[in-house]
Amino acid sequence: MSIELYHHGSSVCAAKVRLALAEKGIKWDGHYLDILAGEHHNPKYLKLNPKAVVPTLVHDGQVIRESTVICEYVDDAFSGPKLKPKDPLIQANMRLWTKLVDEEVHPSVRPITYVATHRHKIMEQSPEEVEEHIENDPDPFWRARKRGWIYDGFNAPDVKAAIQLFNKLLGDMETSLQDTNWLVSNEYTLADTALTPYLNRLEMLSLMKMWDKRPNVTRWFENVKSRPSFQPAIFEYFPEELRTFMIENGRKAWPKYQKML
Ligand SMILES: N[C@@H](CCC(=O)N[C@@H](CS)C(=O)NCC(=O)O)C(=O)O
Repeated sequence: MSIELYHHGSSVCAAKVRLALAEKGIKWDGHYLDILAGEHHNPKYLKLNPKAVVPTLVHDGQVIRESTVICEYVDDAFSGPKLKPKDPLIQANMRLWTKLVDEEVHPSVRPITYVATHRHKIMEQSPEEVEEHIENDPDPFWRARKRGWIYDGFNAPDVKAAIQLFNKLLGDMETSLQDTNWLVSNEYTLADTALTPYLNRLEMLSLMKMWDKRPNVTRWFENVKSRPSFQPAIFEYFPEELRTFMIENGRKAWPKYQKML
């Protein structure tokens, strides 16, 4: 059996899949693509993932895309602890969280990350290479937004709404975690897997003050971090230099984001 994952260290979507694989205890082989250097735009990878995004899972030659779909596939296709609740209602509640992550949380983490830090890494390249990086994004919607994040930074039009969405998300998590240990029940599920890389991203960008008065979120994140899956899935593939770069830039970004809340 072969399980290959195309991924990158700082990618939240890839981290989500690495978490699911670690929770199931599955061994996999990695293909590391430096998305900040544009390695995901190479024609060979575009055949696997025409949207030019990571992650992509290849299981015995079959290609599976989209991190949420991959996580469910991993849970269904392999043995190990079940990450989807059996109860259909709790399962529906789990999917409301994973849908929210796909539709709102992920599109909002992108501006926050680009503006605070990724744009500085991309801008280390020549102006022509920066343009090439933007133009290589096959999706015109994301291409236009990326252009704004890179050149306009905190003034890009979608940044304020993105940080406010996270504030609302944390409030909703606080409420959900009032009566249960994990997001949808007392069992850990893919809802918890899905949110973990985003809270970690906020923490890396010095945005943890957003939940210092939210004790349930604080407890949940501490519990997430104490799971054996957390450290390897989140940090084993994070180049130290990039991690330091993101943390340092995040510290400088917090006062600007704070004003938008
Ligand atoms: N809906 C996709 C989104 C994947 C995605 O946006 N991946 C980001 C990293 S988290 C990426 O590859 N970005 C490359 C780029 O923006 O150039 C999924 O869930 O797999």
